[in-house]
Amino acid sequence: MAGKIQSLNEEERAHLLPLLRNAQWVEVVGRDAIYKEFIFKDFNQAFGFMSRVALQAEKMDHHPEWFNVYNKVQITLSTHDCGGLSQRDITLATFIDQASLM
Ligand code: H2B
Repeated sequence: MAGKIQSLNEEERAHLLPLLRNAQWVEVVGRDAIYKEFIFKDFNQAFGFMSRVALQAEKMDHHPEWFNVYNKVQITLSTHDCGGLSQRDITLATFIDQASLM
């Protein structure tokens, strides 16, 4: 147990959410979470991306909620341990955006 995870405060949200929106992440309605859809050329590209994200998620002990059909990957990020968005979601979202460009 690595200590209690804090939900993002108002100041952090005011700073970070516009940056995430610029990167096409949207706030989930009715839940403190963010969502983004990724479209790849084919399943091979999508699954390569998911593999990179999966390895990082295990390293971080922070896991996406995701759904894949063929070349589409839909991802929701939230921190279950604090019932909402935390810095871990921001860190993972940043990694995911990088991994989608590889
Ligand atoms: N992933 C996410 N998204 N939120 C969490 O709170 C979380 C997680 N907690 N992965 C981790 C695993 C926790 O359940 C384990 C026991 O460390």
